[in-house]
Amino acid sequence: MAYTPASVTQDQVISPARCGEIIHTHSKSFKLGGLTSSGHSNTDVRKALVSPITLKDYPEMYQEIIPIALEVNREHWKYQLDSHDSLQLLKYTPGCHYDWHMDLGSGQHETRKLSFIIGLSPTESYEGGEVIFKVGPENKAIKIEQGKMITFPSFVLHKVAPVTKGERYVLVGWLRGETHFN
Ligand SMILES: O=C(O)CCC(=O)C(=O)O
Repeated sequence: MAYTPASVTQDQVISPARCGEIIHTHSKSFKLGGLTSSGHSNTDVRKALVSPITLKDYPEMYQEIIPIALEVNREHWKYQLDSHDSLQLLKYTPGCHYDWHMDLGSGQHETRKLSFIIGLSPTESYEGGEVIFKVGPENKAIKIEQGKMITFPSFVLHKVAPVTKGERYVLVGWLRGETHFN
């Protein structure tokens, strides 16, 4: 069976109404930055606005989304996973981007194994902003549809192309194993 570097859900995992609600609720709580997976802040590498989405505020959403990521994991990779990080809501305005990176790294990111991205914006509401995966000599670009989820192993190199028009919102999250890949 061919290896799957990234899998996109056929169905929406969050309804368009809910996507709009999440964006609206957090419209005033975005801050520039966040750290890259190497633990440093550098807008040449990553320029996006970030708002945390805590388990305390969204228990039902976590209860819906995490099992879907686990199901995709069972289907494609079968990693041992037992916890997850807090979700982050990211906003990209024109000029925002995220250069090539992996989601696992040293320190607190060492045990990340599975990453996911959920599109919250309709694709026609912004230009650019494709997630590009490095899969061998070729790159695979995905413009994530509203409500759908891309799941991928956290070691897969990926980047987000600069947004050139409009606003792009996504939710991102990571699942962990007790130990790092070995
Ligand atoms: O904005 C995205 O689609 C993905 C962001 C990302 O790669 C990350 O936060 O690690």
